[in-house]
Amino acid sequence: MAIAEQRRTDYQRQVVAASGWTAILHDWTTTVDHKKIGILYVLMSLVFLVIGGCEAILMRSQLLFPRYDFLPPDTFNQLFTMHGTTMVFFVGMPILIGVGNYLVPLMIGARDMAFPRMNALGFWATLFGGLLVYSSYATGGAPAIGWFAYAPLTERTFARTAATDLWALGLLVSGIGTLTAGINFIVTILGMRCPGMTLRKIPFFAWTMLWTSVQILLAIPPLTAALVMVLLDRNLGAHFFDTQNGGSAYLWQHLFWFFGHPEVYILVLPAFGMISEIIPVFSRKVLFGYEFMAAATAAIAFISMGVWSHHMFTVGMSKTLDLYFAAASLLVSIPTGIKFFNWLATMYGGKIRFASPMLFAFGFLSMFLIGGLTGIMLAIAPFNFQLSDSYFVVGHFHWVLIGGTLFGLFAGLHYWYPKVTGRMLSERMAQWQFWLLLIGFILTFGPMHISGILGMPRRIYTYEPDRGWEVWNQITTLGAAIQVPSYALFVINIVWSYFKGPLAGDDPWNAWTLEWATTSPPPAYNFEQILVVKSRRPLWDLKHPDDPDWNYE
Ligand code: HEM
Ligand SMILES: [Cu+2]
Repeated sequence: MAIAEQRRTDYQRQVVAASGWTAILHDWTTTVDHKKIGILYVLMSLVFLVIGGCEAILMRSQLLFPRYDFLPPDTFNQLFTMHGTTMVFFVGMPILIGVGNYLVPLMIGARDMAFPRMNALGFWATLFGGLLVYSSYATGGAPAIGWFAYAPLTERTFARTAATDLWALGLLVSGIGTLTAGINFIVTILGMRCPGMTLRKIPFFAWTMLWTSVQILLAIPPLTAALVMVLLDRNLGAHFFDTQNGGSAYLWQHLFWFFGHPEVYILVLPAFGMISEIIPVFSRKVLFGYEFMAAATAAIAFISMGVWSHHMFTVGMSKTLDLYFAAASLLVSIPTGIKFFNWLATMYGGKIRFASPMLFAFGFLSMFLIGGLTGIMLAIAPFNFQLSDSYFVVGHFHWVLIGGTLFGLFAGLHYWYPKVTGRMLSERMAQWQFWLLLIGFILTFGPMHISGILGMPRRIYTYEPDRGWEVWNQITTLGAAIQVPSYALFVINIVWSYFKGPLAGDDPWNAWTLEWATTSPPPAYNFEQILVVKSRRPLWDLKHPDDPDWNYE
């Protein structure tokens, strides 16, 4: 027997010999199955969501009363840095990538992602990046630089410990993970669709994952470059962002926001995709204006690459630049509006079922609309001059990120949970979760707009009494407290239903896309036979051979 073969059989014998927990651990840590990797991503992100949520609650407790001394100022700065970093890099992006990993191959009738081992690398790099960032606590304290890490605060002069280096290294490593995931999605979606599935027939979620991945490819490298530059500044005496030695703080902002703005679309496009799968199924109608929706997604991806300096109106750009960036930002509302009206048109005249996925989709639609409107306000430069870096901005971006990404995501998680586990979630717990989240969310982030207009700056650890800010801060903290049981219910629901939920069957929602054509949970190879599709709703065609969609498309 050749040596390599001998080794392989020895290895197999070890695997068989290992049993119980070791076998399970071995299986999950070495897996290259896109479904398991997807689940790992989602579970990791949920853990980080709880951590980031605790950080938020700590901050909100400190802001409950004026001149309160629950937390020292430096701890507060570390908390908002870690909270923002965690939510963006270790909750938002990985959870969407995780859901995409699980679903995209199933939806396009493929057996796996294009590069299964690179896929595993992506997950582990993201996890290790997160651990690196959190290891900064071992240096005596987390970084206190904000998730945007504005120069020159990140220079050695102002951030003396290794915490800031660990932050930069962690984002570098997790950035590699994100990039590999993006490449993998693009190659998979462009190259591995089952026969008959032209680009015009891919499920909408896959389409949004494609464009999110394009944005990842364009946005992460400038961030990587900026992080390398900051590490050079801090450790090898370079002066890119060192304003005391001729460096430019302005340069950091350009590099950072050239990443940072597309990032918000990376976080919201997949949520658009999930909503576009759910609304048709729960309205019993086809997605209205598929082609327009597809074009609008591409337009959002393109336009949003050219608007980054709307985060920089108050640094003192020229009037011409202000004008350009304001106009370009407002332009994004056109394709977004197209999407919005298409979702409404999909529901119009439909038979709407208010099961939990649809409820969260409704939450998404109404909340995202409001967040979009305050975004339009902020895009107008003179308005922005007044409210930049005020609590109004904090209210706005949480409204978009939670109202958009998180509501969309919960809609998706409730919709696809039966596919992943073979069991239904408890609908009662889901409804409680929804209403608590909605009410808590409005109470938390609504008043922030008002305290912002009343002049409260963001990132302050305390404030003076008698400015009229107390009551708004107290409502905000109350709202955050109401959100806590909502997230807890979700965690309880996914664990409880995994063991006790009613069996789901292959297609519990009577849906139309390919993931529902296989068993729940799907076998390792996804589909016994390679499928052939003829329309955008292959399962409709299967269920209605007398009136298939391809007659109309
Ligand atoms: C229970 C829900 C949440 C609460 C109560 C909350 C609360 C807060 C608070 C108090 C701040 C500091 C504001 C300031 O003083 O500038 C903050 C900042 C931030 N939050 Fe949240 N947050 C929540 C969820 C989220 C989620 C889900 C995301 C993203 C997906 C997110 C992203 C951010 C970001 C990026 C910052 C900016 C951090 C910085 O200025 O460095 N938050 N949040
Ligand atoms: Cu932006």
